[in-house]
Amino acid sequence: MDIKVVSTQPIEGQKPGTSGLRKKTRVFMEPHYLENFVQSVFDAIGGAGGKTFVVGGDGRYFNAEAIQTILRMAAANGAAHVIAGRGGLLSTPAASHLIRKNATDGGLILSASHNPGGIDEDFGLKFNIPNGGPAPEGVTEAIFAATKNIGQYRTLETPDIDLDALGEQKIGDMVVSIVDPVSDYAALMQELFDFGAIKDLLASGFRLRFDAMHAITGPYAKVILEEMLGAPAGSAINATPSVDFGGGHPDPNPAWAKELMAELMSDEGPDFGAASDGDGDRNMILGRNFYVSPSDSLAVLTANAHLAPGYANGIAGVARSMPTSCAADRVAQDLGIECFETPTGWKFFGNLLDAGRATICGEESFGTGSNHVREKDGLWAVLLWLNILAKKRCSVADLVQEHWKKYGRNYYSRHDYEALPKADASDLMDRVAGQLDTLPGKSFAGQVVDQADSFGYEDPIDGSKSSNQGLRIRFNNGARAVFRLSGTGTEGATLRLYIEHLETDPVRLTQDVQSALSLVIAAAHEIAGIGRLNRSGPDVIT
Ligand code: G16
Repeated sequence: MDIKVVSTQPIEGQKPGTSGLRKKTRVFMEPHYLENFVQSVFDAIGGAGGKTFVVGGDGRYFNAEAIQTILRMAAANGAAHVIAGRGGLLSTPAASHLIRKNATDGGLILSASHNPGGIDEDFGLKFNIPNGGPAPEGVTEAIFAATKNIGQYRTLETPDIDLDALGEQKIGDMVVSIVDPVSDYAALMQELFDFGAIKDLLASGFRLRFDAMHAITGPYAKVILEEMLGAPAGSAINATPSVDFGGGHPDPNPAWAKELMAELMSDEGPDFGAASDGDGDRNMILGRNFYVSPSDSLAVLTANAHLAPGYANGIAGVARSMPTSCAADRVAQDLGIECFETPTGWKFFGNLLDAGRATICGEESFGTGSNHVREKDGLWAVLLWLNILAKKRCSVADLVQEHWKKYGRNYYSRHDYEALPKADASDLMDRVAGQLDTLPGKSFAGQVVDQADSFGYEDPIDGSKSSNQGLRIRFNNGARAVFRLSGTGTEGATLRLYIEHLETDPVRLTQDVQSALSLVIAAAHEIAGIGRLNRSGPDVIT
């Protein structure tokens, strides 16, 4: 094996964000860019020697080329074995499952998630640790430190391997196993859910539509929903992954999943609709003429998970990211289980899941998942919803409205202002941060501030601390506004404003969301001076 040691220099800005390193594809394609980051990952984890990794991605532009580079570098760094998805494809939750199932030393997942793909769009790479979850901050900081000190990387001069050939091949001394990306994951889903009950539901005329958004979940949905559960062919749409996601934005929300929204928001629409994102970890749930907010979805799943065999003994606890609505908290209280509030980023759930303190986790950003893997999982959420509906035999709307009657409704919305000049976004955050101490007692749009702070988190398992995780303002009627800058964007800065208001009056549970939140929105605008951004409105409202 002829190892090539290549001299390189640190490249600025290789700091992993909310979920790994995300940059424009052309940036990743620049000389040494990918190689520097991969070598830094290996260096940060004490080397790759003798280790086994899972490697796969969402199939976006540059996925296959980047995998060949990673395989050569893994071999040159002494890795013993890499398990890769056929065609270089693995959904993020399926990769997490393979990391765990094979007791590996971690995985490299290539994805920029819900961001568009293509040579002029986005690419990403993240390292997941042996528990299957995204590297925690301690590890991402070590990776970033390594990127700042790198002087060389190791690779091989070998031809590409055939990523489409199932079975074993060798690169240097390293074994590469190419596996079917779907089968192990599908088997796991079959263990967790009552496939018989879901099959019966689908056979009874219940109609579903799943939009894979030209991304990774297409092959998974075809096998699980159509072949295993008997949904009619064509129930999964846009199911062939493409390198640029059909030119679209693979983000399962009402703004980007327009085709699915149009079909469901109609009296003749299917009974159930769902979509997933670029790498298969997000989900959006719809009923006929009914949108389920991700925060409500978390609460409904927490309340009803026991209806699925995998959770029949109940759940230990629920965790949500801070900006996610507090709907799940009241379910947890009712069930007498623990409820955790973490910073944004799935990596913060890892310790709670490992310790058995949380069983189900969720975020407002269309992510829900459980202790079956260590990533959020789009198809898992779809199957848990179907399992619950199969047992309850009611509509999505009825299920959620009954939930609101019992627990109250957390009206909730997120307003995103995208691609802002970085200085404008940080000025706004500074403006809010500068007022935190003096806000309590003051009134905005007729609402009095009760508490205001910058969210910090101390992990209850390992005591690690994370500060500056969003600015929270609570009003004395229980309403809340949160300001945060996104950690996943690749252009300028994205401001996220999260607004929430709890309504318990049974006759006020079905108002228009933006109207129900209008006073909190007005107060947030007044406090932060959002008008100074010179935008006519948010770019995306979810
Ligand atoms: C990632 C993280 C999520 C986070 C989301 C949005 O999701 O895994 O935990 O909620 O980004 O983060 P931000 O608000 O910082 O942009 P994904 O699906 O992009 O991997």
